Amino acid sequence: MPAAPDLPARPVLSPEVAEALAGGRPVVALESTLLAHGLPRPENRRAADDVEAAVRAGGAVPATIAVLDGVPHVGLTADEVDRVCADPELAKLGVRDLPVAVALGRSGATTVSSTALLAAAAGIDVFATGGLGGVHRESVDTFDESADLTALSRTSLVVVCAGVKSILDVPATLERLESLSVTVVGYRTTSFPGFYVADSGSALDWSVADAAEAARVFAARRELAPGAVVVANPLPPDQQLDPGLHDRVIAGALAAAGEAGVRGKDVTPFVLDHLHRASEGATLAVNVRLVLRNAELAGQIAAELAGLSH
Ligand code: PSU
Ligand code: MN
Repeated sequence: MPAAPDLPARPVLSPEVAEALAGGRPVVALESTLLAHGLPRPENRRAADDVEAAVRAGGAVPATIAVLDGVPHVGLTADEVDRVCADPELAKLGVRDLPVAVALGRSGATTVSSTALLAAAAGIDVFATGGLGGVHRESVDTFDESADLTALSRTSLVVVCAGVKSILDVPATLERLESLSVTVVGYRTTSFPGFYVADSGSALDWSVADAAEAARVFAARRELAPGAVVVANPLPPDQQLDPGLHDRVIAGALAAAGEAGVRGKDVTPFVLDHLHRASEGATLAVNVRLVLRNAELAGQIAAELAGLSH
């Protein structure tokens, strides 16, 4: 964040994260919106620990990011993770919301856009999440397009994800990522993953074979231009949600959101909750699984990047 050191907007690093960054050791940023608004309580609390463990298994230190009482935190204590996972009123903070939360001393979970900004400000190069925000299916009428896309166009870091949220218009989102010059590579695939399912049906031009190649792509991007490298990591087909069930529950969830008149940033939490219920927990299990896989791969990429600069 382009803030003077004495401004409160400057993120506070946990001791472990600060030490790792000072020593040039690998760190992976994690967002808190997927915990607070994307997963149901109490399963989200367990997932928070499991995702941090997956980053460690990949060889890096986890740094979960949230704003607490106006202070952006990079790396949370167990008590702080409890707060993020337990509070049903916690705000959802994109980049536009950060200054208000900081100035007024509010708390909130950070989305991909604000997590990326705070991670990069802290000097973290790699970020793991589930699915990116993007272009919504009725965006021609609603103009609903996630701020994740523009944030990634100007923030230098690697984002490991399983594609974009399944309720979006995937081809339109890929077009916008191209317009915004965000680098997108598939991890061992040229099929863009479909979040709960391995293949969204959209193709990618590029793939990387391993974490070392992903790290080299980011090192080159950083030299050439600001902006993110998205590493799209599909679930293996034998771990994906049954595609028939997938199509059915998504159609039902979108219809329910329309009937309930849900709009804007409330759409994702509403739809995810509906999906978890309609699939009797199947989408939840797959959602957690893909986040864990992304966290571990992000740990490996961060470790490779740390090796490049030594
Ligand atoms: N994808 C998910 N679950 C989520 C999100 C994405 O499967 O909870 C969150 C991420 O934090 C992402 C945000 O940055 O939704 C995008 O929200 P919006 O579309 O309102 O910009
Ligand atoms: Mn939106």
